[in-house]
Amino acid sequence: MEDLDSLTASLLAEIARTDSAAALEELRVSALGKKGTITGMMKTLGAMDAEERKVKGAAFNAAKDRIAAALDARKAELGARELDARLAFERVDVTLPVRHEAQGRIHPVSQVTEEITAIFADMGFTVAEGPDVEDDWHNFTALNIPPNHPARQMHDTFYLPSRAADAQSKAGEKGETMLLRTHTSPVQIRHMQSGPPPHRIIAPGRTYRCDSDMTHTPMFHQVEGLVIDRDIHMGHLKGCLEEFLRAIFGVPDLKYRLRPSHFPFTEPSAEMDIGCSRKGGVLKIGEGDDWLEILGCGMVHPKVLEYAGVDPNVWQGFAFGLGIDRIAMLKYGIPDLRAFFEADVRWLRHYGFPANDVPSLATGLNR
Ligand code: 2U9
Repeated sequence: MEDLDSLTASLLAEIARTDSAAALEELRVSALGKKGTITGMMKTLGAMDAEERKVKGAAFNAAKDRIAAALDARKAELGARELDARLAFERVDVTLPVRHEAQGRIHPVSQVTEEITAIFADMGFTVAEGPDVEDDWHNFTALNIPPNHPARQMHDTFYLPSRAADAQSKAGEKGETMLLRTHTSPVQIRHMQSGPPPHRIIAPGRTYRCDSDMTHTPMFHQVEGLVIDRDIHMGHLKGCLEEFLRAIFGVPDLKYRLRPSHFPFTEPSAEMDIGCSRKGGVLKIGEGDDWLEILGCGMVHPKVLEYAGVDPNVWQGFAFGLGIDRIAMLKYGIPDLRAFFEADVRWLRHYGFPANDVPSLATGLNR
């Protein structure tokens, strides 16, 4: 029994000293494994008489249980210690300030697109999207721009190379000629085709025209809007766009005018100018004696509604379109349009926006 007591004591001491899960497992095998010291003692029971076996058997089992329990307890202790060490090592201080200088910038076009989206979302509009590569029918024909209409030349369309040769001869046949969309209007056509009215959507996105100078780039950004419902009239259009312009330029008492115009897809059509002043070469928006052209709009032409599968005798609506790049230039005083697309990080650092400065009507749109 003395042997058992001293063996148990030395094993318990060793367990308490053991510092790793692997060493603890080795110790378990050396004591309780098939060839372990305690197992070896258990095997001697067979040679004992009944009385001795009863007494020693109980003692061996008690020792075995104590050692097994000590091994389990130590294993749990080591596991908890390892977890604590890992948690301490992987700790993240969420109270550290954001490192602005280490982050990228949001491009003014992305920022203004978000601003426009936030304003129209507040008026109940949802965002619709469509393909950049369109067919002739969705880009032109459905918008009341028939083959050989001068607007097709005016738009300076990029036709896709494989079909460029027969672009004119096949123009107007549904889906025949592929091109880069010259406006986001085909998005609204597709949206109307996809479900019944009422509709209240904006379609922001890239548009393409073969044009390049100080104020034009071959790719530019537009946002168009469409509202289709019963009894929609020019008053709704005026109120909606007035509210939008006030919000985007942050001018509560905005001076503006609606001027008659012409587009094939709207009738009547108008353009909206806002008041401005250019004193000392500084452009001030919303007041003054000069005018700045901002957007085009009108009541959706009945033929366009028909092309999109909407009954013009039941449903009416208004539409509008504006250039996002131009709004960004005006709002943030950016002089050269071409710099928008040069991917110069110094320019982006100057005119870009911090990534956590996401526009919303709640937090405000302006810097
Ligand atoms: C559908 C019906 C009508 C969208 C409209 C304009 C007027 C317009 C220009 C502004 C500057 C394009 O970027 S720009 O060059 N757009 O003046 N856009 S009405 O009318 C639509 C659109 C879709 C189905």
